[in-house]
Amino acid sequence: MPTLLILNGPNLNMLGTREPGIYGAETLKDIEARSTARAKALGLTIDFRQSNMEGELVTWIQQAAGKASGIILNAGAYTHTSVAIHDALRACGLPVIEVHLSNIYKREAFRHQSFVAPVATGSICGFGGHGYELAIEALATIIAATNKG
Ligand code: CA2
Repeated sequence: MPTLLILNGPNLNMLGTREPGIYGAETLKDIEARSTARAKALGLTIDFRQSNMEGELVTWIQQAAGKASGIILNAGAYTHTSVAIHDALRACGLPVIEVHLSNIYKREAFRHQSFVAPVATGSICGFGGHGYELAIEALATIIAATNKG
């Protein structure tokens, strides 16, 4: 079964504890559960991780090459700052879907720039935890098309 690597960046481990008006009431565990269910229904498995450390996210992206069939990334605040994550994504050779819970374009100007978007296959934002399911569906379609040859 193809595996999708789902990576979550800094502070996303705090979901469900504060700011429900922006990020919703779900915890990251809830989002992992709905991602696992959606992936299973589509014949995929997921490897779901979170880190507050930029370098750890870079290492996980590097290690995905040749193992995972695609990456779903909510890089949190590193979205708006990280050239290192941009470079790792560019080099990994995998389809990448950028996800954000909130609609970053409706928020502060500093959130309007994404270093992930230029190296992503596509971006999904503003749909809360459902965005992860939409990203899994997108990757399932991409993987099926790739395997068709
Ligand atoms: O909307 C998203 O998914 C973000 O990636 C979330 C990041 C933010 O920096 C991005 O601009 C957009 C922040 C996640 C922090 O989440 C918290 C949730 C509850 C309590 C504290 C932080």
